[in-house]
Amino acid sequence: MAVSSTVDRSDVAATTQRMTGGDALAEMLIRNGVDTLFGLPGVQLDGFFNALWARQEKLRVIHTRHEQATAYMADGYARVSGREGVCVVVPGPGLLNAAAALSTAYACNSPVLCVTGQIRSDLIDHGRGLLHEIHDQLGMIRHITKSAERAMTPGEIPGLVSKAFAELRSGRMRPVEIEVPPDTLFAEDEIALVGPSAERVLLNPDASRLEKAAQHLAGAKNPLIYAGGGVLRGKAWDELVQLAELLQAPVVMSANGKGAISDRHYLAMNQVAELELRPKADVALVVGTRFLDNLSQPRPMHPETTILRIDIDAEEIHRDVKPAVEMVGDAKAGLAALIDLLEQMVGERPSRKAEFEELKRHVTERINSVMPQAGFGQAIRHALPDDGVIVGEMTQIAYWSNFAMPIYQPNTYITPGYQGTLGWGFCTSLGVKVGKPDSPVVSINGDGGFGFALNELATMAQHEIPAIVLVFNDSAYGNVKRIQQVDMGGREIASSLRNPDYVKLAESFGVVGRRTETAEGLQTAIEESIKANEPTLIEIPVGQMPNPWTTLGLR
Ligand SMILES: Cc1ncc(C[n+]2csc(CCOP(=O)(O)OP(=O)(O)O)c2C)c(N)n1
Ligand SMILES: [Mg+2]
Repeated sequence: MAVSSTVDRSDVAATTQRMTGGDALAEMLIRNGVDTLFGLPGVQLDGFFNALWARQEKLRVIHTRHEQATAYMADGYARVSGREGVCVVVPGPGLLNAAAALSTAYACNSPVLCVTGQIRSDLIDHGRGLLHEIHDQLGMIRHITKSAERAMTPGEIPGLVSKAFAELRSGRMRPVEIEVPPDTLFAEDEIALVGPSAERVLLNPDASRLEKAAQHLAGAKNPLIYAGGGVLRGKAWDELVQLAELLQAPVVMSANGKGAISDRHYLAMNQVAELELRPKADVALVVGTRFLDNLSQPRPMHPETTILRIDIDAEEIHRDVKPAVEMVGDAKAGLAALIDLLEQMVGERPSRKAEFEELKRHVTERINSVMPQAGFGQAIRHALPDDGVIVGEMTQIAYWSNFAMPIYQPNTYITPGYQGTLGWGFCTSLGVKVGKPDSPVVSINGDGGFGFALNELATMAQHEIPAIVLVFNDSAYGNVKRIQQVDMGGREIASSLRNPDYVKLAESFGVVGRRTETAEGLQTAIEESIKANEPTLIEIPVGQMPNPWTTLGLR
């Protein structure tokens, strides 16, 4: 197959050149700033991988052992790099394998582009049973993406890619799928490439609503701010701190919003402190969060509390409760506008530092009494520098971390959001490390969740990705087992696990294996692993742990 290598990236004007569909696809990704993608090849993608082969200098391809990892890695990459994450999978089973990851990216508003193969263009949806055929692939994937479109000719590919990036860079960020049949990837034509899609343009909330919200905030005695993942996705952390200081308003962060304001700040609050702050709040400013409680119920606010909301999604903003003021727009634009207005309206307020530091002190004491979770959690935190990234999972230490782990910088605590996707953590942490190679990355896994993806130890070794993978081994789907014991009258079923020797397992893949049983041992092992900077697995054998939510009155 002849591969065109005549396209120059510096030439971003629309020029017509003869090339294959695969070339056009690769060139359009490069023009949109993509230099790394996560993929797993197959016959329907040969025309594309052929084009990638010719562009290895410009576009790094990281291949995995299962499609779930391509999309999880793209998600992790996107969350820390501030760029789009791109994965490439074959149609049918390949895309279905990636679907749990795409649904997680959807839940977490992560800009992931999934490039998918198709069957031959003339037989799509004929039901003949071609390799990897599924009926209405676009319709299937549209349920868990922001948009999904197909190009049927090489000439349609530049427009397809441009539109995909325009979606990824506007409104609420969510994954986007594009697909191209194999004959289209191989077909040659005179193709007009186009320049990159525009960077995000901030959407300003309506001025009169901002004015109204500012008046509520200026008159509030006990303003409270709720910040979610939207503050991080919208890069609005500086404005958040400025507004919070101006109002002397504490900021409660959701698990997805952790890092929006440093936990070292006296105004940074977790979900346990929220229980004490909520009843006293006269005005609550809710920014970029679904605003649900720990049971995914509408947060039970005091009826007298005036609720003001900023959200990029006009549907989200009044899903459960109608706020007094709805401000649809970017968090950054909304917060900046409120600062401008409030600087005129409120003078210097007396600092509430002492009051809030006292609250934080006793809350921290309570959450640190949840053992052994707090001991291990603190060991991880102490071993990591402020820019180190912690990737949680559905496991005991991560449940504790979701509300209790101190986080000091934006985008350094990564969660699977409301999907609660077991198997997400290890793969995602590999993408995080690729996206932020100069910071240590620690992935917190249980033995159950890690088992979903342990084949990716091969990816970690082959692509030399020096993440640090913790496996807390209680020989159980521990959370399930505890529920069966405590709430189901001891009817234990399908929750015990017989596991491999994790140290030997890691070593057999060419990954460093360590084992430690104590919090002190874990801190030392992480510190040594950061110094060594090698792909590393640390097994921590543990026993059953207490329920952190009931212990703290969160559920
Ligand atoms: C994809 C998926 N399948 C099943 C579950 C249900 N689930 C939630 S927690 C859990 C057990 C997790 O076990 P492990 O990873 O070992 O963590 P532990 O609770 O033992 O710390 C299961 C099966 C899930 N969250 N996601
Ligand atoms: Mg377990």
